[in-house]
Amino acid sequence: GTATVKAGIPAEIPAIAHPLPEDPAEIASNINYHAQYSPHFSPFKFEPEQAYYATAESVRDQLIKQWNETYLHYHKVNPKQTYYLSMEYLQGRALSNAVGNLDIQNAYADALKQLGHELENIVEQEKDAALGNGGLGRLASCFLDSMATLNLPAWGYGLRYRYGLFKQLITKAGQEEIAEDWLEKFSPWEVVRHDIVFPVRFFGHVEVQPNGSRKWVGGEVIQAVAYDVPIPGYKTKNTNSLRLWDAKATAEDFDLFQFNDGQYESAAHLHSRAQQICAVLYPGDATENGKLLRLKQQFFLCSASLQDIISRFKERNNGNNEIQWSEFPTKVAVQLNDTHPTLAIPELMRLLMDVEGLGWDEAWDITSRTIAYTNHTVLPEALEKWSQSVMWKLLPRHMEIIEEIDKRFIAMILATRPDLENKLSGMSILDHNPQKAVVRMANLCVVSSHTVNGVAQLHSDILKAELFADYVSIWPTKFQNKTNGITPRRWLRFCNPELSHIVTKWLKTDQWVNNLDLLVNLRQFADNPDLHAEWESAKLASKQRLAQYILHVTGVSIDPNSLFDIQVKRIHEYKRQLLNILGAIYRYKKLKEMSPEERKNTTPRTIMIGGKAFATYTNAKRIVKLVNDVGAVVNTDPEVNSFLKVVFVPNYNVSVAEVLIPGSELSQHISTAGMEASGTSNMKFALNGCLIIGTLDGANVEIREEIGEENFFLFGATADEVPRLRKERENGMFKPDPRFEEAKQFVTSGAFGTYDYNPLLDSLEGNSGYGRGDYFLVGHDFPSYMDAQARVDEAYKDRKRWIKMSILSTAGSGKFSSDRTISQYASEIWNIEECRVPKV
Ligand code: NBG
Repeated sequence: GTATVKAGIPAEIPAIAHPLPEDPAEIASNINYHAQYSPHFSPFKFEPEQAYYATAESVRDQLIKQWNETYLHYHKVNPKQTYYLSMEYLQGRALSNAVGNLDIQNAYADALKQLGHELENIVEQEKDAALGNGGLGRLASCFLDSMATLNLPAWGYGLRYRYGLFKQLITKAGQEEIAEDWLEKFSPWEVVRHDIVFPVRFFGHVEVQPNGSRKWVGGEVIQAVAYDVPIPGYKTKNTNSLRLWDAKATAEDFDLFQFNDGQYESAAHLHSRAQQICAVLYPGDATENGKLLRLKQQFFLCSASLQDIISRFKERNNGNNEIQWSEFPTKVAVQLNDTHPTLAIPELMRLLMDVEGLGWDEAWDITSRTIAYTNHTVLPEALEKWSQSVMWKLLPRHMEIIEEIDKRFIAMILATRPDLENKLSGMSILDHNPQKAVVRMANLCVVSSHTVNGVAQLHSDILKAELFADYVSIWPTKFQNKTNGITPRRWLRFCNPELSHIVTKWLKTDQWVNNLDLLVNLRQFADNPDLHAEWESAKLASKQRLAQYILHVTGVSIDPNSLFDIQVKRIHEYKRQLLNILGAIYRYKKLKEMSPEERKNTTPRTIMIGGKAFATYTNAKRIVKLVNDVGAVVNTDPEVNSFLKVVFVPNYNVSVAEVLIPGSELSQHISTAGMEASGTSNMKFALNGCLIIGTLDGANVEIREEIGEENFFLFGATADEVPRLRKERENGMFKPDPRFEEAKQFVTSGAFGTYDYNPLLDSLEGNSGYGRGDYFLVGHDFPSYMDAQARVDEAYKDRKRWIKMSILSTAGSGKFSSDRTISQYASEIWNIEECRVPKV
């Protein structure tokens, strides 16, 4: 008979009559079925694109089954759950990840062969879901993979941007940005949930109710609609959700009267306002409108997610009529990925007080026991500050709540810590300085969260000693470190099958894929000639694949026998791509000066640099242009181009990284010490047996510790020296190394064309947006960087030594699994446990 259920409790799903296919022939027919019955394509064609969609839909069927079981299981067990709130996710491609995590890649590869296709090619049909900028977004995606793999009851929440991160084109003028339409054809990985819709209000005003409580009314109300993306764990049934909100207006918002009156635009006014909210990732914030839109996006994420979380809490309250609000923090952990979702704090307070009727103290207790905050940067320009007047306009009730939190915080300090009174102007949440009048989001997070963490040991130490030092004296146990990690599934198992097989063969197990610490057992074979031979041939295969890719996207042919040296990350002055390219320029100049005989003794190199510059960041765009200009000269110089090539890799993204990282031998992580909070690509490169040249910054410090200092090319000032060195630069006390001067003069001499690089080079001397005198210490670190590069050249000549270092690099990377990171969040911050879906 039909199952009857209590409201809100899902019925048992009846067993499916047709079980999901398992053998390749059945899978092939299932793919065929999708190709014919999915209404996207003409039935006469079965080209790679159709094959991709049909395969994806077939795999999605498999996922949906586990996904439903997971939801049902969590619902029954009702464990404490984590909700990860992030404005960014860099998911990359889903198909290769899904068949890999479900462990059905071989069956699908065979099935596709029967249909005349190669899985490898089909997978490449998929566009990256690039709903993020860089490390912070990719970290969120690695975390989702680990949470599912560890069977943790956890959800990701984000926004469904219509246009994600822009596509980077390289033209004569440098970088050009074009909108990336990842949803152009539709994404088979999202399921729209028309049944999960929440209203989100903007603007309006606060009304006092007869009973004295306050209520936010008026303004405009936009609907948040859920789009769910399945997140399969590796070799487990648990399949979690990434819930992305899209914005829409309702039929009532459509003014039929106006429309019939011919006023088409104003009739659909709210519809177009709704469309703006999720139109783009990071709308430019140079204008007031842009700032307002970004703030709207943040609130939209926070409000929709919290309404959803609260409704799930109520639904699972064991059918009790009386909701036990004090239990909320025992069922819900909310993690804020940087300050972007800070508005979750006042929004949770508002929902608890104004909607659920709780008093301040109870609401505050619940909120501060629920919310935790991760800081990802100490760069002052990235620490969010919102204008109070904009906030009063957009979120009047939230501003009242923030004011009250601030008032109570200040009162607490005055009552209990009078010694901190003179620090209050920096510690308070509202900055009342009339020129600024801002809300300091990081301060709001620190005051309201039960735990605050940094993302690598050095970064967490700096937070405690500097940025948040005064708070540490009030709440010494609030601050933690959680060193970042990366998922070994995507970043070794799937992107580097050759090396994976070698690792599995020598460890005699593939358990390292979810127990990465096992990699240390490779150490005992670090001198084994058989392993060396296999290791080297796997690397060569990956280098050849990379060389083909570079030829395909740039037209430049590179030599797989040269040292492949890569720096890929967002372009930023603190990451110092300028140091890299000035080093390359110096190398080029010296090669030109050598005799042909001398050149033969050098180590041939291919330097690859890739990354996107923020559209309005002028110096970053100049750096992109310089790398391209240098490449154009060097690569066509017949005298030296068999010893040096310089390539700009266009449109760096997750799937490009999956080709670059396995093929790399040296990677550069060369930020000014103290400025890169962690870095995560450094972990990916090290895991793939690539050596690092780097500063003592972020997670480099811990990577070097793990893989051994003799296997790391270290250079540069340390974080504690930086302030003094900056002063010396400002005061003109700095004596530049002649090599540094020579490299710069070579650029100004016009060796790389007529573009005016003086404004860029000026940032190394006089004035820049960051103040006087080489704020990023490129000049100071240049000589030690060049010395470290000379050590690299020497080490590479000794093949045995190099391969041993490479093996030890992989062997020492176990700590940097995001499984380790997430286990620590689960036990030390969230207090949640595994909730495994039983295999029946
Ligand atoms: C970035 C840091 C990186 C770090 C990632 C992930 C922001 C604000 N911060 O060093 O710059 O690896 O976060 O933690 O994007």
